[in-house]
Amino acid sequence: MYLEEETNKKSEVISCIFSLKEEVGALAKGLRLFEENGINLTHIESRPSRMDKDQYEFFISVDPTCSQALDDVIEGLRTQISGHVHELSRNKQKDTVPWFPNDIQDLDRFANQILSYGSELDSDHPGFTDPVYRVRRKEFADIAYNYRHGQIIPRVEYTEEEKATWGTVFKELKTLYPTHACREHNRDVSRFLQSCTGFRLRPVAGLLSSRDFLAGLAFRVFHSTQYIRHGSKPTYTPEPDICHELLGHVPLFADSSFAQFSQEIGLASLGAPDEFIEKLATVYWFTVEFGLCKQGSEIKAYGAGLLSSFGELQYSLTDKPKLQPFDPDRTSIQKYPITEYQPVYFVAESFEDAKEKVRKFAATIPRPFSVRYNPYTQSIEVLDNT
Ligand code: HBI
Ligand code: NLE
Ligand code: FE
Repeated sequence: MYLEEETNKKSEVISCIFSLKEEVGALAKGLRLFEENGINLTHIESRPSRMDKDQYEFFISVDPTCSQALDDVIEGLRTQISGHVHELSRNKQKDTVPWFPNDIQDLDRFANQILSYGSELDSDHPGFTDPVYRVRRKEFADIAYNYRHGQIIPRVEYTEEEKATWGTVFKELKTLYPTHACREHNRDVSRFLQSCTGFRLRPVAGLLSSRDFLAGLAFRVFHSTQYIRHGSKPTYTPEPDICHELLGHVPLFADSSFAQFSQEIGLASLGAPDEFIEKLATVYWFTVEFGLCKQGSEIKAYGAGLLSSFGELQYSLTDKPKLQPFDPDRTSIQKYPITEYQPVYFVAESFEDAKEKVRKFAATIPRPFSVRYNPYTQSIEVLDNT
């Protein structure tokens, strides 16, 4: 059984999720505790547990005036109904700080929060009318949905067609940049990465929200897709795929200074207000994803979205796009398309300069507490500033 409590400031209710082993009368016993403590339930809903198939989760909302009494119920649920209550998150201050993962295991909660493209492809996706591709994407999505922290990433045998797509992307890219990542599957890359910088991969079914994606970085976890783009369009795909993750991102995560930089961005995002997350994600987009930098008298690409698209990589260094100097204050408010080549790129003075400027920008986060990652316990330590 585990228990979790979140406050929802907007609607002024307190909600809580608890799960029970399937056992006759367990729910009745649980509900009796609410009754005994005089708590008025405003909502109750049940669903099979995502964490454990033999359990059911109950989502309840209570009147906010019942906050104190709820403490007693939680205590009761813990001591009387199940020996092992694991409290996932508990916001005692009841303030406006958005929920964020405290423990590396909490990342398991992101699996079902894919924004788009998961296994249900939008109609402009080149794989949309290809039933074989859609079935395949469902398989990849299921791996990601069922993955839990600490498990070995399931090994995937790629089909001949998929290998051909990888081959095209890899071959084309190889002619555009000299050296890069290996051909191994995710699992092996993850192990290799961990030996370099402690960064690990975990499978994800598609695009995560900026908040969830950035939170993973705080734990040196890189959410990585495992499926491959549709073979009919190897030049460019709007969504992240295995080519993008392995060829675009992984080489940089293997670099210790870049790894540290990425983690700092992740830590800055935890519990940050939505407006700040949006700006941070935009800066991330124009650096880590689509950054250009000066190198000697030339301009080079360091953004993973460029390094994984042999169409956009070439386009980015022509005179077609507009280039502007990288400046986080301005860059953070630039609008951008996500399904076509970027009309605007920001050029950093150097790769180091980009990292330094983003790091300074991340440090400006308005937050009444600071956070620190404890690598021994793999959890976030929150230091109250007030
Ligand atoms: N989700 N799965 C996944 N992979 C990404 O690379 C990714 C994401 N969500 C958002 C994102 N990247 C960024 O571009 C920023 O919005 C943080
Ligand atoms: N457009 C990139 C590619 O084709 O590899 C993927 C970008 C993911 C944000
Ligand atoms: Fe990416």
